[in-house]
Amino acid sequence: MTNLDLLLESFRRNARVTEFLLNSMSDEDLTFSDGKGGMTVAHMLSHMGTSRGGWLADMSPEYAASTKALTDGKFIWEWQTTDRGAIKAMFKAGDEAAIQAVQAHLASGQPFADPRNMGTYQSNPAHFLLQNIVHDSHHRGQIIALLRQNGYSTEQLDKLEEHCDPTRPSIAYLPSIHGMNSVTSACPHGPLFAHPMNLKPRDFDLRVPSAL
Ligand code: NI
Repeated sequence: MTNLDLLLESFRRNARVTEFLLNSMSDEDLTFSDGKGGMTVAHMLSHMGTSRGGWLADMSPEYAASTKALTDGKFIWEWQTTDRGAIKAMFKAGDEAAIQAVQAHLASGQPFADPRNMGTYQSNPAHFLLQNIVHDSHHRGQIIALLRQNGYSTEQLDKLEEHCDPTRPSIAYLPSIHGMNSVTSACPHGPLFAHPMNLKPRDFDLRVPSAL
């Protein structure tokens, strides 16, 4: 497997979904937490942004420089901010560094360094991009849960989910990418139906039907 195009495109769509989510939230939303010691929304976004440079610092240190330069001298994994401009800058620098590092290691045939014996994508450096998509998705889900816990309505959550669909033209810029029919459907759960994840417990029935 050597053609990176689809993975790179998926990685960039993933970035646009995160940016859409960040742009959709108010400054107050960024302060939400679970009240039990978990990360705030802003801390979680900071952590997502630094995860690129954090791993690159071990795996391919020369590509971590652009993200480390944004931390004001802090250890990159400890960096966090409530400044959404700074969060966006960290994502942008991290995404570019990740792409460049993966392309360089694929071109040279050198695997990523693995100084802590963590199994850093030894089968293919491109899996680092996949891992970031998975990691971002995990934390976006946690952010949605925090928004719900802190008062977002079902309608607000459905709207967010609808517009976070990575195949929507607003996220994917389909006309220029595919040069074909750009009409795409939103998530099949919305906007007509509330997504099961967003419903209050009383809104749906978890009992096993007696017929089964
Ligand atoms: Ni994480």
